[in-house]
Amino acid sequence: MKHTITWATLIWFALLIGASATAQTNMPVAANGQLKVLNRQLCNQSGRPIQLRGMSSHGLQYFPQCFNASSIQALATSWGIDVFRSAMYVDEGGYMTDKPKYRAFIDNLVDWTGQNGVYNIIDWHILNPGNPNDHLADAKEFFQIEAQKHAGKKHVIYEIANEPHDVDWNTIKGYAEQIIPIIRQYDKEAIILVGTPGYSGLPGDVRSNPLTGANAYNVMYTFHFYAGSHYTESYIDDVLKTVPLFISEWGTSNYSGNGGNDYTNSQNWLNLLAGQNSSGIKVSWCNWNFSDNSETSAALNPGSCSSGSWNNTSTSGTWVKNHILNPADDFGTVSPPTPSVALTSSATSTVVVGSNVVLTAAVSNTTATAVEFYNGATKLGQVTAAPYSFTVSNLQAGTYSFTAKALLPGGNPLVSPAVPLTAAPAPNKAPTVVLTTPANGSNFTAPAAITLTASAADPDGSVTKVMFYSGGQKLGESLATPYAFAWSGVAAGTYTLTAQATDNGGATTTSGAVTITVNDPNAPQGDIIGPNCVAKNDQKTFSASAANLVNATNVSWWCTGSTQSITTPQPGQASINFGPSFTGGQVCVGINYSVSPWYKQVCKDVTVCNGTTPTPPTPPTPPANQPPAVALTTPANNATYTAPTTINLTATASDADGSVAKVEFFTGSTKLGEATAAPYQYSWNNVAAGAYALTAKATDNLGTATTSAMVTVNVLAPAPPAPTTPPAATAELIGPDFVTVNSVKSYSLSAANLTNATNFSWWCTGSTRSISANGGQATIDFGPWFTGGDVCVGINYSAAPWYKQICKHVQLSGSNSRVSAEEVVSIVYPNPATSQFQFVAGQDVQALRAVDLLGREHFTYGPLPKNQPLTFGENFPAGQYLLRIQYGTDRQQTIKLLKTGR
Ligand code: IDC
Repeated sequence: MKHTITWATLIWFALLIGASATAQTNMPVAANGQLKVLNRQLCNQSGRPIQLRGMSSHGLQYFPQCFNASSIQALATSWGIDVFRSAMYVDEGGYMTDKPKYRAFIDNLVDWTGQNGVYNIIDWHILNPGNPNDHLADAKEFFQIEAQKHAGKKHVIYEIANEPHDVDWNTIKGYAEQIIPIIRQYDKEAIILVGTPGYSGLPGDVRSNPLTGANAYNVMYTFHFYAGSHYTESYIDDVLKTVPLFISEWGTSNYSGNGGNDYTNSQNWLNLLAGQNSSGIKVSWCNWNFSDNSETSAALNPGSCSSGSWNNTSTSGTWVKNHILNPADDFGTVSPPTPSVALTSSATSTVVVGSNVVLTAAVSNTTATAVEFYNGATKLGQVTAAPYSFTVSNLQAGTYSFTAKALLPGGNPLVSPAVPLTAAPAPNKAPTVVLTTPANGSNFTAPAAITLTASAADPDGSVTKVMFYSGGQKLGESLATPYAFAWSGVAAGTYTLTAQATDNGGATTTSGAVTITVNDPNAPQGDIIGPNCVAKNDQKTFSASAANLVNATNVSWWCTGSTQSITTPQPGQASINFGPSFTGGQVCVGINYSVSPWYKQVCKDVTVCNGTTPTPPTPPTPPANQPPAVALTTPANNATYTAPTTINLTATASDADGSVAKVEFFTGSTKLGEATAAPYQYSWNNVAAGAYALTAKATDNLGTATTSAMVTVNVLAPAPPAPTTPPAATAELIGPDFVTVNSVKSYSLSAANLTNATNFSWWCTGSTRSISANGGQATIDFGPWFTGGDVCVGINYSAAPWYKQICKHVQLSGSNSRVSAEEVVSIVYPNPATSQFQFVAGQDVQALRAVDLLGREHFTYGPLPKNQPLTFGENFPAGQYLLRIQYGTDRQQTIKLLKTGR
């Protein structure tokens, strides 16, 4: 057909092919690019509906002399074909007789058509037998090889089954569903033609059951007609309303390829295909056949091929060639694509010295005779055929700027944008180091000799030294294995040890820290013997001092921080697993005695060993004035009185390096009186009901003062109480809120608190005679000295929160109570409280005052009308408090408070 050529296109072709003698038009592929199917219509790359017209070969095996570079060029230039169909018979002496030979034939045809700018249908020409599945494996192999080889070539079209017959559409469809994905694996865009039943005569069967799925795009179905036999234009007009068709084969003759040509019917068919159909669709076609066979459908007269007489047309050939050339193609105009060359590198922007880098140049929209590779202005080498890949070996340190220069046959070379690259030495890798001795948590006795040992290695060199540190202070270093340092004369303290390795490249690594304790053998024994600091998950043993265990009847241990478990391997000893969540706390023991003091509670602070630098020893100082000694000898601790009363306070005091100037007596921070000479005494008269923390403070001749141990006394209210149900008890710990002396009561944890519980320790902050615990329940004999206190239980859990402590305040009732039931008019809740207390008064309050057990004032308030809630205690540190409520001049009430958090 005649090609319409714009001036822009002509100029571009002139540039592209230079002064070549064999001028080619290259029109169809250059004008249309990658084809696609839009709405049943074959379209070009720009989406323009187009019709391709061209010739099918006869069987490649029958007429090899008719299909060569010369005939393809003549078809492209003289005949004006847009498309050439390479009919590769599978049987009948074709492909199956010599697969490599026919693949090579196909590949040559792909090259020749490509060079001449026409489309090429690779036709898997099954004819006999008619079931495409008979050669399924061969078809898979063929299309896998060919699609891989020709991937991305815009002029290649695949026809996967010429003329199935004696099979239904479903059978063909099953075949197509296996072949199409193989092609799509390499070629995402190519048009794929699928044969239909009845010698590609029944494309209408596709209508109700088309190919679907991810690969069912750019697919067309084939219809073949022979004008001397087939007059089914109206059927095809109807099918075109639903199915995209490609007439990959039609003849002017009857269906045998021979016999009488029907040009009238041929013209009717071509009119329909030119767009004269109900859908207005342009249908592309190939005429059967381009050969010099002696049958009516052959386009050349016999003998034409051997003489290369490509225009020596038969009657049919003359008619068909005329209908290819006229009317002219209508492909529109396209701007010629810009030739370019791009360079990519196998490496990222930086590589290690000594690396190899593969540079690959992609030449687009033109054909290069060679590609040269450069670093800056220096040519590195060249490649004369695609793929244009060049390896730069053993890169030395430095920066590079690579370019590719494509040499073109008739024009200036094209240079790619530069690809920068830096080759740098591999970074030095840091050494590894582990402090192997001493073990974390080790204990030593001062003065200690401690050997520090480390293992160290370097992945890309050698270790030059290992230095040993205590905190930030260097102890010594070792230059060779075994890396060790003998640290001697180590004073008491806690030390955090590390080893730091240095490698030949100067990189350093510090080991994990090891914490050790050096104990002072002369240090006085505390109430609880055990480590001052522990690591998370440590298991450590704590013991009550021997002195504390005399007359002990019951010992309960707990810890105020989160712990995982507490077991008691023997009385007076606890083995504590601090678990993963321990952040510090107190290890406490509550001891009941068969004699006074009946109950005692001692605690020891335990921190997490965290590598803090040990406190340096205090420098020696000149002998200082020694403070005086003082003890409050009467009253006895926990003595009780009934208000109003007189309390006689007596103290003993002495001074080792001087004399005692005075002894002052205090309740909390309030001074009661003083004595300047022995016997140091003071009579405190008219003492009102309440709990009092009494101390004596001795001051020596140089003004240095010492405060005695605290003595607690309780002055009880005189009125006999008649207890009624107190304000609602906390539901966490169930048991009486009021008890009498010598009573035995049971307390149990609420069910909610028992979930996951593993261990329970019960204690009471007031004096009790005994506590016998049974899991979440405890029976307490409050004994003769109980004046009120908290029943507490520490619970360990196998899961978060790991540890929980619950206390319940228990007041003394009966004849010893200070406040009658009628006067228990105010309530405090919650109590114990973790953050704050709520107070509600049942009568108007004049003043409120909260003090700790040393009498220090933490809160005052008043007046406060009855029933008006008041919140307080948010800033109280954890501990016990007494809330004094003054209702009138002579009516007061004291409520014990327990704050468990801050
Ligand atoms: C015919 C050839 C003929 C050959 C025969 C068998 O024209 O020379 O002997 O195949 O190989 C088709 C087929 C096509 C046929 C053609 C004419 O696709 O291979 O070619 N035809 O019969 N379908 C309908 C007709």
